[in-house]
Amino acid sequence: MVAKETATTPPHVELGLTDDDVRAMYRQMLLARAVDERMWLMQRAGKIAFIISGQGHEGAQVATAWPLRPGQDWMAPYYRSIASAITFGMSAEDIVTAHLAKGDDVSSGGRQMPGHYGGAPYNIVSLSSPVGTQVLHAVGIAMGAWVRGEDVVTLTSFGEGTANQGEIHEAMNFAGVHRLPVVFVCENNGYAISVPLDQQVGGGNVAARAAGYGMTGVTVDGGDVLACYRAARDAHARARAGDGPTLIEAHVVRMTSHSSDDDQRRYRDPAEVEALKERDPISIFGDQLRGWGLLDEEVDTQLRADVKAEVNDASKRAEARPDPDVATALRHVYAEEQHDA
Ligand SMILES: Cc1ncc(C[n+]2csc(CCOP(=O)(O)OP(=O)(O)O)c2C)c(N)n1
Ligand SMILES: [Mg+2]
Repeated sequence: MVAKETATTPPHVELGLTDDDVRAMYRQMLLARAVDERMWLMQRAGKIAFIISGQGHEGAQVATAWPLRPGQDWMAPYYRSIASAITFGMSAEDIVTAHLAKGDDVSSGGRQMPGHYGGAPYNIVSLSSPVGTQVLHAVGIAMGAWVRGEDVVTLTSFGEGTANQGEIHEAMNFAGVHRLPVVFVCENNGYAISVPLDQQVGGGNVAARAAGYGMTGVTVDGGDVLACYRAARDAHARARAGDGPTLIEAHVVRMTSHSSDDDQRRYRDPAEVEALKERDPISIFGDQLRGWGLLDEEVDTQLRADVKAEVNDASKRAEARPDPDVATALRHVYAEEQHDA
């Protein structure tokens, strides 16, 4: 009897997720994709200087950010993390505002380059341009929380090319030695700009390195939202239980060029790019939801229309925001002088 009940329990319910949870996850993926696509248009229209896209990474990002507790946990994301940041509390408008470098942008007041979103109100560290520095920041945040005895889990994400930077090994080893509550998410899309996996990752397997850092390593298919969620939920629980960090390697696809300054037709076969559509996490998860009876054409159409309206509003409001005041150009660059008598 028990075996029969288990066999008929929908997979998300087995993981403790409700029907509404998985529909909300799907909506976050749609929203991240729609914001991303809109910003490409804005970039091509000359409104945004530069865009770097998370298309193809949304499933892994929404799922791994899902267990985080807003206002309590921390995130140190990277430049492809639009879906992670949205899942952890940033709005579509925040993301577009940051890309437009508006004066009241929550990330940096228009001081960062596009794609460097974050924000103190969200516990999301604004990222740095040198790849991988956020991984050190994440370990530092975790160390600080541990010293203060706070229940905080920090998630950081990065690409497989970045996984080979020296400071990544130092950060992970330190986290392993001190059993720090960090979830490391390597989003392996097979490329570091134009350089394919076999020319950048010795052995081709990032998660396997976890054993050398004294932590748990997990490999997941980034197109399988529930598998990513399970890995992240377990990693979060392990971190909270004092059982140390986890390295999750999610195999994802990069559906666009590296950035708006790149043209992947120079180094990727058109057939390879065409085949990526089969691995689009939004289509895969949408099909799964339909299979579980949680989505039909009507609901899908409605969700997509809602998301489009949200992105229209977000971009209109973001564009209407003021540019930074020139008089504040040096703010945060030098200590501001005190003129006390
Ligand atoms: C220290 C450093 N070296 C090089 C660069 C230039 N750079 C920017 S993104 C990138 C590729 C990173 O690839 P990966 O880590 O696989 O992430 P992906 O972009 O594929 O998601 C490189 C080399 C940089 N920003 N910082
Ligand atoms: Mg990569």
